[in-house]
Parts: sequence; C-alpha cells; structure tokens
Amino acid sequence: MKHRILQAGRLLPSLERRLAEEFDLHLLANEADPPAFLAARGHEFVGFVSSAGIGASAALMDALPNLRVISSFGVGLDKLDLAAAKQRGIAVGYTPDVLNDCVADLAMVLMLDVARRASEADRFVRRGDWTKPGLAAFPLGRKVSGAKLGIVGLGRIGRTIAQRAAGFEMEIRYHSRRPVEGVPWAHEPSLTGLAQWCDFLVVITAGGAGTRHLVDAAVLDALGPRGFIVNVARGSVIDEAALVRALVERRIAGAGLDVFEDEPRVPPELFGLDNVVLLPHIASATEETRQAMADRVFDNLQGFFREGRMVSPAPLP
Ligand code: NAP
Ligand code: 8YV
Repeated sequence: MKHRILQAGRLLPSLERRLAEEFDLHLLANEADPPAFLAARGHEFVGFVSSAGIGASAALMDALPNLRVISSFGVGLDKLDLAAAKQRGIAVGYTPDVLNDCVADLAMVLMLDVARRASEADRFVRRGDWTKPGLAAFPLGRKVSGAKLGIVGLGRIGRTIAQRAAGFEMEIRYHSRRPVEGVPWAHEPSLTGLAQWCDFLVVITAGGAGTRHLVDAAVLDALGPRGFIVNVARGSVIDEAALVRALVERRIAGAGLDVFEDEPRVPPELFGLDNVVLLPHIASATEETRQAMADRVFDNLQGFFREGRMVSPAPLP
C-alpha cells in the first residue's frame, strides 16, 4: 500500500509526477477550504511535502495527527517549527548544499550589478538616453575586484560566496557567532565593526527569530555612504524600514536585494531608486539547482519510508 502524502503549494511538475508515482499524493492547493479539509481528512496523512516559503507550523502538525515525516523544498527552516516537529517525533528533511553554487552566484550578480550600475545602465539604454544629444554621460560605478567584502554568516553558502569573491581578489572578513575553523578569512566578532571595515556587506545567515533585524540602523550607519549591502538570506535579517530610510537618505551607497520582510511585497519607496537592485527571491532559481532540490525532496521522503533515514535530515533543536 502506498503511503499517503499531503503536498503544500505547487512544486516542479517533474517532482509532483515522481511523488504521485511513488506515493498516494494529495495536493492541498486543490482544496477550496484547506482548514475544513485538514479537519476532516488530516488524520490520513503520514508525510507532508512543503517548501522553505511555506514551512510547517505546530498547528498544521496538530491537524495531521499521524504525520511521521516532513520533506521541505529549500534549505531555510525559518518557517518550519522544528521544536514542534521534534516534540511530536516527526522527522524533517531539507535541501542543503545543492543550492550553494546558485545562491552564491546570485550574491555576486547583485554585488556586481549594484556597484557597476548594470540594471540602471540597461534602463538608460532602453529609455534611449544614450542617443540623446547633450545628455550627461552615464555616471561612473564602483570597482568590485579587489574591494573589501564582509560576509554575515559563513555557513555553506557564505563559504561559497567567499570562494567566488577570492577569484575577484576581494579582501574577505566575516561575522558569525563563532569563528569558523580552517578558513583563511578573518572572523570579526562585531557586526558593526565588519560593516565599518567593508565596501560590500553580504548577508547570508539563517533567518528566524535568532537573526531578526541583526542588520539594524546602527549597522547600516557603520556601512556608511560608500558601502553597499546585499541580502540573499531572509528579509527579516535586515530592519527593512531602517534600510529604506538609509537608501532614501543616501546614507549607504546602494543595495542588492533578493529577499524582503513581507514577500512578495516590496517597499514602494525602493521602486524609484536607481542604486537598488530588486529581485523576486530567485537565488536558487535555475533549472539545474531546482531539479537537484526536487530530487533531494524526493530522496529524503523515499529514504525515510524505505530505509528509515533521509539523505539530508534537518538539525532538530
Ligand atoms: P548554514 O550553513 O546553516 O549557515 C548559516 C550561517 O548563519 C552560519 O554561518 C551561522 O553561524 C550564521 N548565523 C546564524 N545565526 C547567526 C547570528 N545570530 N549571527 C550571526 N551569524 C549567524 O546555512 P546556509 O545553507 O548557508 O543557508 C543560509 C540561509 O540562506 C538559509 O537559512 C536561507 O534562509 C537562505 N537562503 C536563501 C535563498 C534565496 O533564495 N535567497 C536560497 C537558499 C538559502 P553561527 O551559527 O556560527 O553564528
Ligand atoms: C527556495 C530558499 O527555493 O532554500 C531556501 O531557503 O529560500 C529558496 O531556495 C524558495 O524559498 C522556495 O521555497
């Protein structure tokens, strides 16, 4: 008999097909009244497939009283209540490592784009400004190669960003709660100190309560009018209201943002600023990486039911 699995949201069609072949899959997205469905049929499910963006709350777990495993599409666990899962004996799988390359690549994209004004220059050309007689020349950008890079969070992705930045001959330091052993980059115990030192501050910590507004007005002021910030972690890690103020008042040089506090809502004050690059949370969004993430979601679930262990079990508190 096939295990009965509930899926939240929609995933890659190829993953949904594989899940439907292996399991008795039900899509919560097809239900007109999900809470009523969960109340009536929640007891049927032993597995739950979710994503970093949706997560799983304690209330959801309560609505699935026979749940044994959650397999999440993504590495971020900030929306998944790990303590509640542990308390209920529910195993959790996620997709670390397979997305390191693409998230790190996108951090470089944002750094280069905002500093070299690439998106702004593209708008300049499309508007026809390049051909307008008498118009001032396009403004100069800032050099990335050889600049000082501060990385906030030297985990799997942070390290991958550092490796790429080393290829740009950047001087690299990082901030995290503990120094990381065996890396050639200097640990900076004070985030404000790191911001003061660097030209580019790239944020790639975990999200959640522990890092909420880690980058606040004081850190932005330390970064200063020559400093750029890039966020590929979670919107919650930066005090977004303080960031908007700092950008509007030109107290920092610019920002490259893939993530926001209340996605998909982006503060409208940012739309008119040329020194800001805004992306719709696409750091892992390549065909190759999303397929690798999909494979890991499937392998975690299949591994749990066939062998009692997942390829990538999430660390439970
Ligand atoms: P990871 O290996 O667990 O690294 C997380 C890093 O954050 C660690 O170095 C950790 O170091 C640091 N950290 C945690 N709490 C901190 C704090 N309070 N202050 C300073 N540093 C802190 O995770 P990862 O795989 O690199 O992924 C990082 C995050 O990227 C994910 O959790 C996810 O939210 C985000 N992400 C975003 C996208 C996207 O599409 N934009 C894609 C993938 C991942 P210490 O514990 O030593 O402090
Ligand atoms: C996800 C992400 O693809 O992995 C994460 O934590 O933020 C992205 O890679 C996205 O959230 C889809 O759920």
